[in-house]
Amino acid sequence: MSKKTIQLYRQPAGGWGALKSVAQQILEQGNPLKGARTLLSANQPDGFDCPGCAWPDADHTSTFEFCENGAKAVAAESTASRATPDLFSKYTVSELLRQSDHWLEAQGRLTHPMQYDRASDRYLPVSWELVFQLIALHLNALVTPDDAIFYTSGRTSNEAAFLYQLFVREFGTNNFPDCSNMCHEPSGVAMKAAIGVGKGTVQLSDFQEADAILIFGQNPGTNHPRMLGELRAAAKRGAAIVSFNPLRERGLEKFQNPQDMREMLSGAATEISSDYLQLKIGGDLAAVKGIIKYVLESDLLAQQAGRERLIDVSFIREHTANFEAFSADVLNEPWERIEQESGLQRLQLGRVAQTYLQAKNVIACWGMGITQHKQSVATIQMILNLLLLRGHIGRPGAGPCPVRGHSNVQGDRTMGINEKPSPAFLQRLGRVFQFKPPQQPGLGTVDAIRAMLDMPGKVFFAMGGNFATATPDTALTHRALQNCGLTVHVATKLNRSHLICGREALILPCLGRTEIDVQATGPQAVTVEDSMSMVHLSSGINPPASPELLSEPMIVARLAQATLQQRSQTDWLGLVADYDRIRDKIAAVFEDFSDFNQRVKIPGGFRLRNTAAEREWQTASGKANFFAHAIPADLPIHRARQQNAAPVFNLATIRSHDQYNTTIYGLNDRYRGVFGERRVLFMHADDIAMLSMQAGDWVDLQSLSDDGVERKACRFMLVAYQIPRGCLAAYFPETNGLVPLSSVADHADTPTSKSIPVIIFPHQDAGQDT
Ligand SMILES: Nc1nc2c(c(=O)[nH]1)N[C@H]1C(S)=C(S)[C@@H](COP(=O)(O)OP(=O)(O)OC[C@H]3O[C@@H](n4cnc5c(=O)[nH]c(N)nc54)[C@H](O)[C@@H]3O)O[C@H]1N2
Ligand SMILES: Nc1nc2c(c(=O)[nH]1)N[C@H]1C(S)=C(S)[C@@H](COP(=O)(O)OP(=O)(O)OC[C@H]3O[C@@H](n4cnc5c(=O)[nH]c(N)nc54)[C@H](O)[C@@H]3O)O[C@H]1N2
Ligand SMILES: [Mo]
Repeated sequence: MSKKTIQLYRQPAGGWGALKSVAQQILEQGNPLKGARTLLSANQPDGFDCPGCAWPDADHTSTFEFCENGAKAVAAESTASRATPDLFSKYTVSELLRQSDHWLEAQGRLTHPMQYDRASDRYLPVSWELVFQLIALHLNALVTPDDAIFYTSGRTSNEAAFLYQLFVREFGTNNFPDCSNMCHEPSGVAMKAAIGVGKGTVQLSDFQEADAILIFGQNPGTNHPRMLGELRAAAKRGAAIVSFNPLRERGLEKFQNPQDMREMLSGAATEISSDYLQLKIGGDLAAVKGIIKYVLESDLLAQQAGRERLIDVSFIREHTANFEAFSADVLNEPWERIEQESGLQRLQLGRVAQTYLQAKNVIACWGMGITQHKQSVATIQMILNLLLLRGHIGRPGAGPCPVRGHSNVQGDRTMGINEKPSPAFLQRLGRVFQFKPPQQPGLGTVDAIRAMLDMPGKVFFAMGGNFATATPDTALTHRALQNCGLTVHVATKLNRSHLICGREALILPCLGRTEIDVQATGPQAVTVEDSMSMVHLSSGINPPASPELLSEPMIVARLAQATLQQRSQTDWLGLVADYDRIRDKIAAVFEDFSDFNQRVKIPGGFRLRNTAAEREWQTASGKANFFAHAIPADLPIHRARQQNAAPVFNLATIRSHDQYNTTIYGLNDRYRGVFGERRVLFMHADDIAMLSMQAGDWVDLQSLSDDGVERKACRFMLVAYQIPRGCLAAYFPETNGLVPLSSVADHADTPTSKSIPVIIFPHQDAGQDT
């Protein structure tokens, strides 16, 4: 374990530090040659799709694109370590539960299906045959199919996801909680209502034509490192890059490209952001409204002076609805409120408005800093309003770009992993597979936890992910899972969710992306869809981590066969014998996938149609809609501040550089200067002094919520950081216990894990920081 230090990071992001980190990862995983070879096959035409993030790769063709955190994800999957039945015989589940997430991950790849034995409190090996019989027995004994819950995490391939949703719907429910419920759900909801599609409209090539790129609540240096390459090129061309982030993030400031030898050897780096606005947590809606107000006021002045209009009047007239009501609302918003709620000054917002007005083509990107708030849907619609004002949707170099997380989270949704499926989709699915899909909406993540809490005996099945750790209100979620009659996890690596067992519990080990998937007709490829709607093939290159592993499509097919038996018309085993057959069915259900097998075999794959990108607006009004939104004045943080005499802070839970969601690779957060410790709390130096504390002191956090439940997270070390006063940041998942299940985004149910009102106490055992 590395030594604990806090040290301001002065280097650019990327650079030698990134190269060194990759070399270290490859060495640590135990097989350097295999590690290096595997890495070179990531995102190659005949290789596998990187299981890291959903950022697209240039052409998905032959140049190797270096990515430190992609390398970590690849190395983690192709590790030489194995979590064999030996491990499970050595430790009881209670003992395993006492280990850290980092330790659980480090045990390596799961090798055998395992069944929980309550008497010995241990997982024991079990045959696949028995696994499917047992799950089928449980599912078929439920009073209604709606008593089963089927979670998905976003690494599942299109083929696996398609079969999975088909099986679950043939079984009879739409209960599909998904990691995207905690992630970009608000982006989908906001965009669908405003522009008629729930996906971003830009492609990678648009970044080469943009004059201004606005980045809201995203930390690409850590979470989408390949995006820095695109931003670097844009900055070098002279495009303006404006970042909105309460924290100073190194990757948004300076980048040294590890693939540019001249830059590496000379020590030079590229400045990324031309303007950096450290707004308050949750202040984006107010900030964007301020920018729009400046633009509209400038436009009025131009009009009065008889100069050329500053907004795109003909686009607004031809393509949009509700502009009058929207602009009246914005013009009525007092600057004082905008400044107070954004934490930014009118001058700063005016400066961004000028940048916006001078740019011919504007792209707006956003990440979790926008989506995980109560007002996230309204904030995203405000960003879309800004783009619509000058027609920045549906032409080259411009548009909205929600930057997705998991490598196939967008594809899973496209394939029908959705608790609220459209009637048209259900009809087509039913027609192609000759059954009657259930019509009533199912449960998303937060509602699924509630349902498991309210009624014991449910079946919880997870296709990947780490439900117990990724979800809010950790104690409640654990109780919810323990309430189940059966919990099942399909996984590559051991994690905490596997140890929070229902009455009965199973762990089912599966192949990872990097591995060769051989079925009856030979080796198979799967497909994924990236954040910009590009669909391409992915074929593993390594032998499976264990001969016992099944592919995710095979697990679904055998489960479906065991559960549905004669009730299903589908030839489950026939479909998995050759994944081309699954793709033919996908093509039969989704128009956009016609000739799927032919089109996806072209190197680089193909792009799915995006109607908004063609200015075809599939909204209720038939136009792109402007939405007026008030700046919220009654959020949990406002109420908590009114009701408490003690200083109340707004806490954002974020990712460190050495983690992939709940997977903890290491204890460093290099770009924020934190080494050897994850239990840190980033706070403004003046706030630390105001509390009569010092950097390095240990504190406990208590969140404040309308439901009155006391939620605490203990033992965090104060780190003085460049963050606005009154705002805090700490890593997830250590802080998930503070996020109330009852606090979710309006219209999207996403837990508000980026705005948690908290108060701070000195830690009871200060100094004992083991
Ligand atoms: N290496 C690595 N890559 C990943 C992941 C990972 O864990 N590790 N996770 C993947 C997944 S699933 C996802 S969804 C993405 C997540 O990628 P990001 O969206 O970058 O995720 P976060 O680190 O949660 O937070 C992003 C930023 O939001 C800022 N922020 C917090 N509150 C606010 C606010 O109110 N307003 C604004 N403007 N900014 C705010 C934080 O300071 C932080 O810089 O990355 C994906 N890629
Ligand atoms: N407080 C707070 N909570 C958050 C967030 C936050 O910012 N703050 N972010 C939220 C977001 S954006 C997301 S997306 C969710 C993530 O929630 P999840 O998707 O549930 O969590 P992950 O940590 O990505 O899941 C990791 C596990 O997936 C399994 N796995 C990895 N690869 C494969 C594979 O190929 N197949 C299968 N079957 N399993 C595999 C491994 O066992 C690994 O332990 O967390 C959310 N939770
Ligand atoms: Mo995510």
